[in-house]
Amino acid sequence: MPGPTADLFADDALQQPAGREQIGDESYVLRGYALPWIDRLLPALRGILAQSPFRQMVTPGGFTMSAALSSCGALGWTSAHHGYRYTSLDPRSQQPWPAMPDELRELAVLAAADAGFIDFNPDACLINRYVAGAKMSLHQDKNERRFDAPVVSVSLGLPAIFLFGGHERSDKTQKISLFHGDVVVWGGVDRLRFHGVMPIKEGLHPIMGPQRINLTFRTAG
Ligand code: MD6
Ligand code: FE
Repeated sequence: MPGPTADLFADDALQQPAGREQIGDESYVLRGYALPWIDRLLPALRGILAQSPFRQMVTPGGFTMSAALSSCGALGWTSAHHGYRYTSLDPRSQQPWPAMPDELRELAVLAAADAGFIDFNPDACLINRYVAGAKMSLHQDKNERRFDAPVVSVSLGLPAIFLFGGHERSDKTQKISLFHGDVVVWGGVDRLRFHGVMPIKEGLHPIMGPQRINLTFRTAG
């Protein structure tokens, strides 16, 4: 007769280890996954931003994005009147984007593997900075050349409400709270789902201050 402890060995307990929440067929939130990496991530981030500082981009429709953006890796993401695209040079400096530091790459590769995506080989890391009120409208990540690689997203600083929708802009969205150190991995059948970030609430994070920083790793080229 199964006793009360048998529940611990039920299939769903094994498939949903504490700290890993499934949010789609091939999408997961890994709670606090980046926390042990923070002391290595922050100096690496500072180095990147010294070379390629945050800047606010203008969409092809002429709107200034509220989140400020930088990138590292072989390819960086830019927006301008001609549209969105990946470039190997930072348009601001006309120099290559800062290299992707090993500690950032390793974190992304391990998180991807934990979510079932082995052999993730990111060549781009977008860095978004949100201050209070900044948001990201619903969008699909579709400027990458191919969609067989997942996206790995690392949240730092102030909390955010992440909107995770479907394949049509009008599909209902899940609201998922993301906190400092959380990592979201999605790919496969979920790779092109619409998603966004609600306006960030005012606050002061003990480590990151009055901001949220999000890193998204992709295979773009
Ligand atoms: C953000 N993230 O969390 C914005 N895209 O600040 C994204 O747009 C995103 O988190 C693709 C996959 C994961 C993400
Ligand atoms: Fe996105």
